[in-house]
Amino acid sequence: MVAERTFIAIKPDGVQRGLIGEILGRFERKGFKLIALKQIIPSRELAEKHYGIHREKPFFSGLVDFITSGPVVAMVLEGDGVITSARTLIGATKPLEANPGTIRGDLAVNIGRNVIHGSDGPDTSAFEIGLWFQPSEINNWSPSDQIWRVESE
Ligand code: DAT
Ligand code: MG
Repeated sequence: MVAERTFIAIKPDGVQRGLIGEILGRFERKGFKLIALKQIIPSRELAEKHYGIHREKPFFSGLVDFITSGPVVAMVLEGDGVITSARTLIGATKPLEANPGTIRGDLAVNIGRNVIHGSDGPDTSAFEIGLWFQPSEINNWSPSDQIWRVESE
């Protein structure tokens, strides 16, 4: 059985502000397994598919302009409960309402520049991983300290 996976992207503001290491470090320290990572300037087509659910929203074209404006750091993380946990680490969509300690709570102030994306459920994560990554770009590997990562219960 494939373990739970989620798609995470550091948006262009996070890259431009030099926050890649800070953000990657939070997921790494948490203990999730990184199984894919790349920097990509998304095409408009990719961005419009990724945010397709928001197509009718007034902020849609600005959102697509922003996400295609420069490099994004896209990744796939794997682990039990990773989808919900990553959303918790990311914090609320509106950074001013995001709790301190979360990525958006600590690192952002503006909803249109909220530094990071994370899948919001299993269907979305499967769709987004398939949209952003080829299967060959995803690495199946076992951390050498796996014994320390698994649940004891
Ligand atoms: P999230 O990224 O937390 O899943 P979402 O899916 O509701 O939030 O929206 C996707 C992105 O669109 C969000 O990260 C920032 C932008 N966005 C959402 N609501 C917005 C608004 N009212 N004005 C401007 N941008 C908005
Ligand atoms: Mg969303």
